[in-house]
Amino acid sequence: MAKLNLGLIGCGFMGRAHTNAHKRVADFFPDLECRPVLQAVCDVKEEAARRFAAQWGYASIETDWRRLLDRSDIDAVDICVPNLYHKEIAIAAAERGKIVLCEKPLARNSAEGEEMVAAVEKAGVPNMVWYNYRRIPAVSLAKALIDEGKLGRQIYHYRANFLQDWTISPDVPQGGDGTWRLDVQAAGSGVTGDLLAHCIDTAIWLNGSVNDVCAMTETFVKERKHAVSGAVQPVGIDDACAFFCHFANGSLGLFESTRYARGHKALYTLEINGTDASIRWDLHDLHRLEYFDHRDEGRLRGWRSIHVTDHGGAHPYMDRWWVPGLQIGYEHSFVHQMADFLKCYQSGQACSPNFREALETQRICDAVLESARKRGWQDVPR
Ligand code: SOE
Repeated sequence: MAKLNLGLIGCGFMGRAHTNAHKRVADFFPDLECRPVLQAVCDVKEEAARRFAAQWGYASIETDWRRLLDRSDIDAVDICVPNLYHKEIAIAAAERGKIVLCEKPLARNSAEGEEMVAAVEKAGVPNMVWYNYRRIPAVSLAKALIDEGKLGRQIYHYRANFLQDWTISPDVPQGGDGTWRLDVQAAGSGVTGDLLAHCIDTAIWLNGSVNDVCAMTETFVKERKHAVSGAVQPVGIDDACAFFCHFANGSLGLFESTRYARGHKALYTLEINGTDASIRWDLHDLHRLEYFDHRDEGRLRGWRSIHVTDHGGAHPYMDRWWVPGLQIGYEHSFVHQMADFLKCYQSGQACSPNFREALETQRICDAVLESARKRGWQDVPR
């Protein structure tokens, strides 16, 4: 089996999620021609890199991502550092001819994203952004049902929420390792770029492009201490955001995200209503797809709860795992994404979402923030 030598940059939560995928993918997708090899992990903190390498099995460490990119034994880099660094690393990697995998969102804003798209396209290197929720089997099944036209002649509504509650306390700092997402400099935006970006990526994949948006945002805690400097500074991110939109297919979208929904840790839900049928999915019950079909015989009509664990091609990806009825989880979505990437790579195809596709999400995020700032409708540039 050919090898794909990987260099991981950043060893936080996403570094672990991606590494788990790199380690497991060839075992569960043995038909792949190419196996990722954990060649090097890079982190500015040498001790953290060393610990991560020992725990997860990376062969070497680097503390400067430029040195990692200069290494001839690295084929692909996987960027798992705060959004602030995505652009610089991705462009430098593309210029050195490396394959570039990048954690979502693509960048802090679409201007940065455009430069990244230009760089990977100019270099002609394979690229992908980790919008992992597409590869949860129940969500992939929703995509198949929608593409087959099961929902009917027209889609009327698309609804999504992503709710959390981890930043309610004013004592949570901004900046630093675990809390850089609260620092606008590092993240670019708050829930819009972090959580709504997931909802938007899934939405445009399932339901097509968005024409325009009308949004509101709120920053509930106005000042926070910076985790590194200790200085109390204004908070520049959106703590909560809700928006309406028109999809190009004529349907109406309604999206909400917050880190202030007490009791919700990561509640991602979506619902789509078409002429004949509706679909509903909930991350907390991620192996189930709810389906209602008005064409069913009246006596039996109702919401079906499909346990998406079947084999024989009925349910995406599930043949690769255990036996029907046994579930998989969050981490498997990353394994599936890596398997799809490797499949595309070996056949010379782009793997979705690539940088260009992820730029569409970025443009919608920018339009959402601009709409909230202007307090009015905003077109999404194409
Ligand atoms: C934020 O808390 C976060 O970890 C996001 O950054 C991830 O992308 C999301 O999948 C879960 O929540």
